[in-house]
Amino acid sequence: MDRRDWLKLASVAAVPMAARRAAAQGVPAAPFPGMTVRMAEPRNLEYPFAELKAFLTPTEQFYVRSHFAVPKLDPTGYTLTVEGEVVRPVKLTLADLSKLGEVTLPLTLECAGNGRVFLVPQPRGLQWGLGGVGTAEFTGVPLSAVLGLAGVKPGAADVVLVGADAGAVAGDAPSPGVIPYDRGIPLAKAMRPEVLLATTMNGEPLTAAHGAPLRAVVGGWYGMAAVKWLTRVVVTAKPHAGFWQTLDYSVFERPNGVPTLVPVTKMLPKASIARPALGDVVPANRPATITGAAWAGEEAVGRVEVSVDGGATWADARFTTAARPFCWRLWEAPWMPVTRGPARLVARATAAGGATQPAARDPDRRTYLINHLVPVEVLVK
Ligand SMILES: Nc1nc2c(c(=O)[nH]1)N[C@H]1C(S)=C(S)[C@@H](COP(=O)(O)O)O[C@H]1N2
Ligand SMILES: [Mo]
Repeated sequence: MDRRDWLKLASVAAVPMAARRAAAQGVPAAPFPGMTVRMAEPRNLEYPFAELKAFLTPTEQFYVRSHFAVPKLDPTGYTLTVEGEVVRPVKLTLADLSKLGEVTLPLTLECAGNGRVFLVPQPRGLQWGLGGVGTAEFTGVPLSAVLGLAGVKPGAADVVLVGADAGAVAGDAPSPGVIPYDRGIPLAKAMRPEVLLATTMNGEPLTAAHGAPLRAVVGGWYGMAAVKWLTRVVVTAKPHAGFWQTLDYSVFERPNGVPTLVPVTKMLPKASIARPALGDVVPANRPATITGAAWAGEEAVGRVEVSVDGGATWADARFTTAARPFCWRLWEAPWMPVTRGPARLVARATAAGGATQPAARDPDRRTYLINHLVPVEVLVK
């Protein structure tokens, strides 16, 4: 679909009102068929999870989470600096980067606030339903190669990824004025092969919304570490305590019973039902299929179970795509709906190591890490 087709499409009623309003405000035109606008500006878009069909999410439907306006970056004059606790600080162009050797990996990204709309009482923050998640193939150089070039000094703790976007965050815990989007990851994770500095998504150059010309992707971790519009890599002597992993994107843990804020990191196991969707009418006495996806962050998905009675009894689902590291797996389960009336469908993923989804919400998680069991209510008729 070219820009002209998109503009044509933008004029028809199929495009949500908020999207048309955003287009009218001069937001760069790019197609996002069927997506829900969670915020018009900066534009935040949710994937229509009920449309899940394939392992890879089309880029035009891949959820967008941006805290600030898309920064204007010229790919020709673009450089990435590697600085801080390194032996040789370096400045790299995109051509320099690609010479370090590119790899292609499919990775699942989930926003740490995905599913927030299911929290009771409703907290502040973007009200994601099921679709703050997607899987794409990313091509880029391993962050380890870039760090190798600069030479990390002994004793370094974190690698801070800094984006070119910036703004002031309001609220109860405001930012100290205008700050960039940044995120630190421990050196051990930064050196792993599933951490890439990517220029390509699903075989095409990154789009502006997804971080062009260069973004990080951190396999197995929630999306907040996948810094878009990456311009600086800063190696630090101490663990980074930036805004985006202390006041934001942090949860409480209780070592020795003492509540302690820790940054959000690994994705937790989660299975989501794509179809039937919440509120669907399902014909009685006709074989149905429940379909969805499940992921478990750095671990493999060991098992997906489905319940059609609100969690009283469970049956194993069948995987319909292969296991790939750091990626979701699609699954399906047969269902013969007999009893007319409301039915509560629940899916539950268990990671290979045995960790599974909790039945109840843990308030220590604040408004993140939302993987407690949420039934999908449908009507059998
Ligand atoms: N520079 C920058 N990087 C960012 C963000 C941002 O606001 N600015 N949002 C983060 C969050 S919270 C998520 S979930 C992912 C979303 O990536 P996507 O928009 O490509 O889906 O980007 C991350 N990287
Ligand atoms: Mo996110």
